[in-house]
This record gives sequence, structure tokens and C-alpha cells, in this order.
Amino acid sequence: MTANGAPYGLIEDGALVLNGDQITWVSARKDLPADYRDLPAEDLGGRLVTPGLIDCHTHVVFGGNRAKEFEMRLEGASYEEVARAGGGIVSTVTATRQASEEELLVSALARVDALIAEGVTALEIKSGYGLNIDTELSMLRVARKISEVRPVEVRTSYLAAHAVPAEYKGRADAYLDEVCLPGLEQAHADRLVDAVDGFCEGIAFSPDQMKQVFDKATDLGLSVKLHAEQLSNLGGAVLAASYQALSADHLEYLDETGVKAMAENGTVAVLLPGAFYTLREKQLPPLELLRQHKVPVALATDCNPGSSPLASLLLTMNMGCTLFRMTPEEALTGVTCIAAQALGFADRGTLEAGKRADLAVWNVDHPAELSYRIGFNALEKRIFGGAA
Ligand code: DI6
Ligand code: FE
Repeated sequence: MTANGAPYGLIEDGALVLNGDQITWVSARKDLPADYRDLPAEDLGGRLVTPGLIDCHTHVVFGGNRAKEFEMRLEGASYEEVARAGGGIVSTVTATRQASEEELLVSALARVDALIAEGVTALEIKSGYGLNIDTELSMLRVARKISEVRPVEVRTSYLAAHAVPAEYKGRADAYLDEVCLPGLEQAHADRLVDAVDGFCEGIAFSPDQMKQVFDKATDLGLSVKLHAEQLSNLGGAVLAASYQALSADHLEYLDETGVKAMAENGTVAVLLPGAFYTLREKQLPPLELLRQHKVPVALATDCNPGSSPLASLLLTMNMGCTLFRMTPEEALTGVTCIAAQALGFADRGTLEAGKRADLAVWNVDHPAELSYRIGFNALEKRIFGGAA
């Protein structure tokens, strides 16, 4: 898979040359330069090679789980009703505050290992279940730790603007002033933050409140992104785009004004079919409008305990196709080069000379098979920074 213009950028009978953690050459094997012919080589048996997969939106660090709430929703309660009844995000906050960093790490690693087993070589991890400064920092430290104990790259996002915790109920502005904004300064000073995120929604924060968070991020030189238009249209995508956000995510209720703003500002659309599926949402994200306006579309698991307890990027690709009518080619670019763009990576996401040697080798005949199968992992092997 490369950027050669063929469907999927596919090269038949290709060859790759790796040097350390870099790709130094990739093309058809018959064109392999003489200099490279005597290097030690590995025959991959004609298998498909793709870039390592990138999960650009996850909340894999959290305490407890929400199976009870799953039962409530099956009995008819909506996601918003559960949240307003003190369940939802706030109940995960209680469990996360009670967990030690070691416990958070162990439970997160089980989810990260499931992603790695499917060829993921980079993922984004958000805070947002601490909602006090100490626990937000703990979550981010655990996220950073994951890349030390596993061969995977992690990008962190500060998401204290995820929900208003019980102790600030009805006082969202005070929460922002006393916790969210000072916590961001501290997390940034501790080098724990790569980007700043928020949940712009009736049950969370308004566009005006998000603006304050984004202004602080901008002051600190940090990129922003936003959970926008997931349950209603508050104009979050327009707001995020006006800050040149890396991405706006979810987007079921996005309208054309939002799509245009994203197109003009290079903001990636991150679609999250796991949440759409879990919440039995009926409103489809406006895929055709995104295509018309050439907004790049990424796909991610949104792995979280409430709206998307999904730790499979391959199943996410299948859902992107079956639920959202993406093509299998869009699904694959959505978890490789466009996911890389959504995280601000310039050095990975395609197979090209000069990119990092993060590869996934698959037991499939054609790339469409990656999206076509349900609950089947065709990964043969994964290479991270040139090492198997
Ligand atoms: N939207 C989501 O889908 C997740 N966060 C968000 O802002 C849900 C998080 C949860 O329910 O725990
Ligand atoms: Fe999310």
C-alpha cells in the first residue's frame, strides 16, 4: 500500500527495503536497485503489507466498566438519560479515581494488546475520566507509560472538558476555571499532553465553554480536536475548524456548514462507528458531503467503557463499510494515512521511502478482505520501527 495512484496504492509483487526504523525503498520487486539485491531478505510469501494501523481516537485508560448501564439501555433508557441519572461518564470517573496508576495500566494494557494483535502500531489515548487535576494527570502518565512497556507509539489528548463531575454539578464554569484550565497548564508543564480535546454537547460543554479551553491550548502551543455533533448539532465542528483543529470526531449531526469549515481548515473527520452501533444511533454521519468537500475521513474505535466498548480496529473498518457505506479502500486509508494526519504524524501512515518502518503483514489475497471479515484477525505479523 503506497501513494502510487492505483486502487489502494497496491503494488503487485512488491519489495520493501528497511534500514533501522525507516523504510528506504518501496516499489515492484523487479525494479529493486542492484545495491539492495544482496541485503539479507525475508520472503513474505506474497502476503499483503500495509502500514501499521493507527487508532486515532481512544479512551483506553479507565477504571471499572459499564455493563450495568448496557443493561439499562437495553431496557429502554437513552445514553443521555443514563448520564443525567448519574451513570454514564461520571460513573467511570468514580471508578477511575479509585484505581491506582498500576491498576489503570494493567486494565488499559489488556485493551492495547488487543489492538496491537490486529496490527496497530500507534494510537491516541485521552484523559477525561479523572475530572480532577490529580486523576487527569494520572491517566496521562499511564498513557505515556504504555509506549514504554509496549512497542507502540502513543499520542495523548487532554480531555478534562469531557463531563462536569458531581462536585461541580450545575457549576460548569467553575469547573473549567478551577480544574480544567489549571490542570491543562500543569499537564503541559509535565510534558504529558500532545493535544487538547473536549466534548461539545448538551450533556457536556457548550461551544463558548470549549472556546475557553481552546484559547488556553492555543496559548500553550497545543493542537486541538473535538467530540462534535455526536448527539445534536451545536456547531462544534465550525468552532474546532476555526482553531485549525486536527480533527472533529463523531459528527453524526454535522451539517454542510460544518463540513465546509472543516474542508477550509484541513480538519480531519474522525468517524466512530462503534459508538453509532452501541448507541443504536439512527442519524448517519454525512459521508457524501464529506466526500464532496474533500474532507479526509478517518476511522477509530473510540474504545471507551460507555458508548463504544470496542477494542478492534478491524471490526471498526467493517462497521465503517457496513454501517456508514464507506468503501473498503476508504476504511483502510481511514486507519492508516488519514488517521496519521488526524494525529499530526508526518512520518507514518503510508509505505514510502523516508517513513517509519511500521508495517502490518496480512494473510489475505486482497486489501478489501480486511474490512470484509467480521471478527477475524488475518494478521501474520507486525513490524514496529523495523523490528518484528
Ligand atoms: N463521546 C463518547 O462517545 C465518549 N465520550 C464522548 O465524549 C463516551 C464516553 C463514555 O460514555 O464513557
Ligand atoms: Fe470519544
